[in-house]
Amino acid sequence: MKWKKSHRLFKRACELIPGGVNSPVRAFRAVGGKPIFIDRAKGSKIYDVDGNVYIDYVLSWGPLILGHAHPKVVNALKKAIENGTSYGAPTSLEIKLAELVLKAYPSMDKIRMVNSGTEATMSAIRAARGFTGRDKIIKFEGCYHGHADGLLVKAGSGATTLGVPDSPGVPKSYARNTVTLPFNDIIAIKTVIKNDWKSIACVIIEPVVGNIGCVLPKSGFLESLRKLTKDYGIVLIFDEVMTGFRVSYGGAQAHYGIAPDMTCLGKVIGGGLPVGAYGGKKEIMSMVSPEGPVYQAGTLSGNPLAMTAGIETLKILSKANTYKRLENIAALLEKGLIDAAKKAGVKTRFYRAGTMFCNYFTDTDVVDYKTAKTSDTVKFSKFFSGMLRRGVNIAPSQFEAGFISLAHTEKDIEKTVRAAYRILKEL
Ligand code: KE4
Repeated sequence: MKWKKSHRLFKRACELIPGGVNSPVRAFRAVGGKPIFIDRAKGSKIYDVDGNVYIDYVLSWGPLILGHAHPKVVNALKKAIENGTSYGAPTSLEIKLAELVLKAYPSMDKIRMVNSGTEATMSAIRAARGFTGRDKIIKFEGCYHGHADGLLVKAGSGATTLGVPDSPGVPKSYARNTVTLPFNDIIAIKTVIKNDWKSIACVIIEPVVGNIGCVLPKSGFLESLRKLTKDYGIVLIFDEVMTGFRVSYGGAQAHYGIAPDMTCLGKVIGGGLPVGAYGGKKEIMSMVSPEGPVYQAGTLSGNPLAMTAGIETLKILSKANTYKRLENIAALLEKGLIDAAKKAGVKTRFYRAGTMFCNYFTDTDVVDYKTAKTSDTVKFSKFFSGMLRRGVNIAPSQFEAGFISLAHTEKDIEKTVRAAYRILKEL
């Protein structure tokens, strides 16, 4: 693989943009080397500026569940753009996307479109605080809910990867209202809530944690959390920015049968364009401006292009057998990678929820932030580099999830597993 053009572009980018990237994890800091610059993408493949092609399991960190440049999405966007890009006024497209999402997430009565997952979670928390009149929030170690100040406390994703779970620039006063507990530890959360429920507005959780890799809830954990928060009038927010329409069409809440008070979405519902959303019970959402006093706004919220991409994506996802096909491909990859590691004699733990997954280089069951960190990141880096050289693009960090799309084929999986085995046996 030659990466001359990528390296030249990266050098120039570093003169203009912090770390040469517009989002930290893209800089390959966790795996060493320099990032590849992408020229285009189609289906399950991405093509870099040096003409190399890769099977893509990053899929823009989740949104491209149909695969890149799906013809129906591209054609719909081509038509939509002829009508302009944004009006700053309501359109019927926002109603259409809201209807599709609310039908798939019956726990929500109303929904507000925003432009990112960060906006969705920070706004949901503000609405929960406005609704309860309480200030504190509970989050879980390793969960990442975007980069709003009060949430960068033992955050996952880039914050974990960069080993700076508590970011500078966040005033102590903000962090003081954020309680961070271990994921899957119901005793810890019971203790905190019993002692301090009068000041706790909400619990925000990734029902499947996609920002320390892929960590599944222990059986009964989400159910206990639901009961506890209901008993104490605490708003339960499911951050399904990553799990939404990915763990199943109805997200993790449908998969595990839990109805949160609020849900945050993003990624898939924008079909690759910037969309986030938050919603919930009408008594909470009626607090949101202009219906209620909790202020939240956005210049490009609900813009017609992003709505169009989201609508087309969900229309295709809602077709019968879509998730059966996604499940078959994902299960094929899971089996292949587990067998390859076993054959190569490398200790790994593979976890998957629908079409999001993670392969940890550890011999410890991964159930939370602490156990995820037992993974051998040096081995992971070698695995990452070997896969990239063999034309397979996985997340450039052990603490990120991988994703499958409708465009991935059995042939892609075979090539991926063959490459993985070759690298694993050299580790
Ligand atoms: P954005 O603001 O990046 O759209 O969404 C923030 C967010 C919120 N909640 C969850 C569960 C998320 O996974 C994210 C963002 N995910 C990361 C990937 N781990 C985005 C990739 C990046 O930061 O570049």
